[in-house]
Amino acid sequence: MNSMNYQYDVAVVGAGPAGIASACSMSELGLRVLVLDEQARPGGQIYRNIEKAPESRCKLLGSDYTKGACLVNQLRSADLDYRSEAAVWQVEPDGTVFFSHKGESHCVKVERIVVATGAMERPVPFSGWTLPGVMGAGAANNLYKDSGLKPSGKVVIAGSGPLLLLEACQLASSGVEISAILETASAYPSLEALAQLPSALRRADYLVKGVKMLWDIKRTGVPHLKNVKEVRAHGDDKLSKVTAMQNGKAVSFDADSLLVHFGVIPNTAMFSQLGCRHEWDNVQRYWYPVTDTWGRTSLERVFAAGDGTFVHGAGAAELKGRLTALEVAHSVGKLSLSQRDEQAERIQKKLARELSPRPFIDAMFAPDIDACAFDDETLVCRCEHVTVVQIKDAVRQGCTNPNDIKALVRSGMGPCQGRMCGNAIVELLSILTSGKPSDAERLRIRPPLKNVSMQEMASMRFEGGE
Ligand SMILES: Cc1cc2nc3c(=O)[nH]c(=O)nc-3n(C[C@H](O)[C@@H](O)[C@H](O)COP(=O)(O)OP(=O)(O)OC[C@H]3O[C@@H](n4cnc5c(N)ncnc54)[C@H](O)[C@@H]3O)c2cc1C
Repeated sequence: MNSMNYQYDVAVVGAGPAGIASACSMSELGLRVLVLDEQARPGGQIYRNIEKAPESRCKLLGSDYTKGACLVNQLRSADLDYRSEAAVWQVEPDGTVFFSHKGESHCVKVERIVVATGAMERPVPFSGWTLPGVMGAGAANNLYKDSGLKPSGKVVIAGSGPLLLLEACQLASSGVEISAILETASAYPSLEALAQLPSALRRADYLVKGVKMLWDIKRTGVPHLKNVKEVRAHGDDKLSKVTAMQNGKAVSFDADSLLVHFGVIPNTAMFSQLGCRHEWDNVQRYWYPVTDTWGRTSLERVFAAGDGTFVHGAGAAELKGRLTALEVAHSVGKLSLSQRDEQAERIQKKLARELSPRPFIDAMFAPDIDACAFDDETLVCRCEHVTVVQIKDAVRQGCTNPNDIKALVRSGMGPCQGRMCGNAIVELLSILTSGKPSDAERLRIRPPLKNVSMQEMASMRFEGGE
């Protein structure tokens, strides 16, 4: 195969910190780069809408948000082809990429693919989670970044993780009435977390940021309950109340909005559809695609970068993107091994420093299986309306993995292709069968990854190629 036959050497899927850094570096190294992202503007989750957000919004979101403008400017001025509103719905190991752009489907063939599709909030089914008024805290944050929308009425925030605290601080300073913060993490660091503290001190600024967020929340006077379990949402046709248990005592809050957050997990849909090898992480309890330190996956032409490989935050995502770029350039003969290693040295040092607090953060906010309460009627698969009791029945009938359950009750067969229920089914299975998630077969993901009409497919445009 000769790359001269192709219009692009490499396609990067995702224009978040990882995708942008990787694309700009590859373009500087002389590769012809196509960047595809389904969002209207570049920036990914953290720097979402940075180009259009008004000053007042930027002020509230702070420098962790506004510093993204520099990265986005790099993308805009780089010598590459960036297409927004381009949703990639199928990728093949041979380098064929199918995407939908402004109502038209396109097919392009490239030498290398960099998947930088980032992370998503961990979907956790619990009693009442489908009621209007219940949504992800990160999703609420996205609404604010995109259009300045804020939840109205009485707001309860529940779950755990740094993003939960960040969202609570930002909402409080924007004048939202928060009734309570129900944190499912314990008030004190676990022994596992304390063991990781010395390494975390290399990035003491992160720890200081965390303590400052806790202090800011305390100053608001909002009840901040720790060690909360069994969160439930109640209401007839919309949310009216949130209940939970704290240290064996029932607590209850009237609520118009419940913002939940149970951490962030890699968005593995594209890696799964491609057939990349995955492993299960027992601390963060998620599947992640196996990569080496250069972002090489188990497939020769497919590379990965950013939080989609393992959740390490935006700073690490950008550095991982730059390392992947060097390896891609080396793999197509644009850099020798020694040039790659020389250019990587500084980035690797920065990345090691950036990663130093992660084991502490991961242990502090390790997911807790008792955080939420569910009943037999709780919906697990929202697309196909599959409830907990249906999953239990399937297991009783002998299903031992998510694909058998899918064949029997259709969970994971809807338009989201198991994005919302995949992890939850793995957790349910491990409860019901006392098995280890790492032993279970993973849910198979089928194209299209995004909704695409038959008409669009039929009028597919083939770009460049042999
Ligand atoms: C909802 C949410 C909000 C977050 N907010 C913050 C925050 O405020 N502060 C913070 O520090 N961290 C935040 N994070 C964590 C965050 O993900 C960062 O660590 C960082 O953005 C990761 O960078 P990335 O480049 O790996 O991925 P991302 O920034 O997630 O970028 C991935 C990009 O891939 C695109 N994409 C995905 N699938 C496709 C597809 N099939 N076709 C085309 N494009 C696709 C997405 O549109 C996205 O732009 C948030 C995470 C989530 C899930």
